[in-house]
Amino acid sequence: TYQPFDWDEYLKETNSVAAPASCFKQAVTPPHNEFKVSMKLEALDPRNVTSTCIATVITVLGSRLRLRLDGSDNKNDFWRLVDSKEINPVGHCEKSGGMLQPPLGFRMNASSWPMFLTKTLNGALMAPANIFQKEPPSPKCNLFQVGQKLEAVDKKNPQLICCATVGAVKNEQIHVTFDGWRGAFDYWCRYDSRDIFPVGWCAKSGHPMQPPGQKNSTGHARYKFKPALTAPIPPISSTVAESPEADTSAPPPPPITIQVRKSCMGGPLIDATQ
Ligand code: MLY
Repeated sequence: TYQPFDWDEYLKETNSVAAPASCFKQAVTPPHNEFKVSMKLEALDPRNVTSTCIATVITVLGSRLRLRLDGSDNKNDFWRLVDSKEINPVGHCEKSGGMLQPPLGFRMNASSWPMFLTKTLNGALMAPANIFQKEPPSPKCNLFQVGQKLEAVDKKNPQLICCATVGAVKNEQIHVTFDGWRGAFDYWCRYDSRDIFPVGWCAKSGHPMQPPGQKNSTGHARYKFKPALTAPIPPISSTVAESPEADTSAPPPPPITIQVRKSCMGGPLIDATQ
């Protein structure tokens, strides 16, 4: 069974505080998600935000949707909150005087777009207007402080919302760092990004949260392992009982003692501080 991450314990253990909810452009309570897989809607093309395209709901998770643009491949899926202003009911674009566009990398000839659009919408399950939620307001300014904890989308693995820390603050931006991971996943984003959430958001919205990774700030293992400094005991030959003379295996090697200088790192499996 799924055990939610214990933030209270982690904040104590790391002697840190959560960024207050008022720092974020997120609803006080995560919005309900009444979307269903296969529903169609309009979405801005993330690779070309001047285009409005038809998208299909691929996954419903917490307050988020995994979307795929119709006419695109399955390698360009993206995630949106149900209160994102980048998604709307089918018909919204035309009502506001726009025209639906093929996604960047439309898999057919551009001339086949009108017929493709007709066919993709024919008999489709349209997401009803009432399940789209209003975008929450932005805080007036960047209220984040270095060291505060949050939950943040891993932009390289956007299905994941992870345990994170504000690493730096500069003007309207914050540097998001992922606890227990080396810098490769870090990014800068605006304080009002929709990809950052207050501590507890995942648990409240029913979205899984990735706990911290295994690396500490020095790049070494976070957890202490009780090392076995003696060689493993070789298995006893199963033939011993019936035919002792058949056991030609060598006698077990003597235990090994390893001397570790206190000031040295023994690697992830050896803790010299014990
Ligand atoms: N298998 C991937 C997942 C990395 C996820 C990192 N996030 C949680 C910051 C990898 O090891 O690259």
